[in-house]
Amino acid sequence: MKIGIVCYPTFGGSGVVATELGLAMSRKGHEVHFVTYSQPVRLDLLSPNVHFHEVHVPDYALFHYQPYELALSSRLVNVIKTYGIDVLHVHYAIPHAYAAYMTKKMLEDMGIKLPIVTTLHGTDITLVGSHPFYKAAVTFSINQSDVVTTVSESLKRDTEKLFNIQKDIQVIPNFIDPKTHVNPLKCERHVLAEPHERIVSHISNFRPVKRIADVIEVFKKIRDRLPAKLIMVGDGPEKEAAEMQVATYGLMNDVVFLGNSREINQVLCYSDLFLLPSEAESFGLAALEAMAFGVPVVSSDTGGLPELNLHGKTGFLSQVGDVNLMAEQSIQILLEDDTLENFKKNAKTQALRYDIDGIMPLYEAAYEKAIQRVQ
Ligand code: GMT
Repeated sequence: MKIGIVCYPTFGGSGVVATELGLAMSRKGHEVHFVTYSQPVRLDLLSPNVHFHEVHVPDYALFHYQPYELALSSRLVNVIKTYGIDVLHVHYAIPHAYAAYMTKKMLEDMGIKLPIVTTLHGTDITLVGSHPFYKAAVTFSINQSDVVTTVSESLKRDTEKLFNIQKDIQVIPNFIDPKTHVNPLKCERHVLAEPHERIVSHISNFRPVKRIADVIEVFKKIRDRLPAKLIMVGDGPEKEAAEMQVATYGLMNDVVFLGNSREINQVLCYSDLFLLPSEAESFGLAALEAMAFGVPVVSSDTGGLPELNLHGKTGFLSQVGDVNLMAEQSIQILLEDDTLENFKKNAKTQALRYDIDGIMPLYEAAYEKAIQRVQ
């Protein structure tokens, strides 16, 4: 199949899912074309089956806002015509599903049928998409897609609750690749912690929805009880406040901010616990990636997290903002070697249920279904 993929190229989960899926499809022999405004962070271009088409939005004095959807849909029309793309898979509704619909209409005028698969990832529905300023366009473009998928049952329920959806929504969860989510040859634990210290980690885009202050608060309570280090990976608007909070608590020697990293396996290979106290989380890909390395998760009980993080087995869940309980749960996991080993084993077993080899055929079937629907 020739597959077009539209996604955000940044460190966000939706871009990671789109890129990893496209790369896996290309390894299976499909020809994959990424169309976005810069090269996706996890995209490895050294493969004859992978193409990247950059979308340029020329600036003009009159533009207060750059017309990205227009540039994207024009680029898509050209790529789809030139390469004979069979199906277009757009990740994140805003503005990708809308641009896909415009592309479909333009191609229809040229006698070309374009099947569209839209994958909803979370904030495009829960935080941004349902805002009255966007809602009509988001509802319309979801309903115009030939196949719609969400990354969790919870996001499917939210989509059906928040929008007037006329389509069946298929749940296809996010995934990991057990062949790449493996400990690196050198796992340099000693660089960041002493042998007797536990290592806690957090990876995100440091947006308010991630409740970064709760991560620090929980860690402070852990640190009051046992020797531990906190590794913070990622960058975003809440990072500076987090650094100040760490300084206020006098934890500068115990918390390391690494910034954005392409090498999360270097952090996850020695992590003993992953904290994800988010306000909302349609799936929690960062938690799944941690679990793939056998790292237990203490998270909030929100969105798709309870589908992934099994309470009392792979980690613990608690109400959003309940930092006291999160700290107690973390300490329970970290204090005893046997308990920690047990949770680590369960986390790994649970992560393997999300093996890409089981998930990719679901997307291939979704592509086939979309192709049939436009015939
Ligand atoms: O979490 C974010 O802010 C980034 C966002 C994205 O679009 O990249 O993540 C969403 O999609 C991920 C991949 O499907 C999910 O794992 C995240 O849970 C989801 N984030 C939220 O729902 C807040």
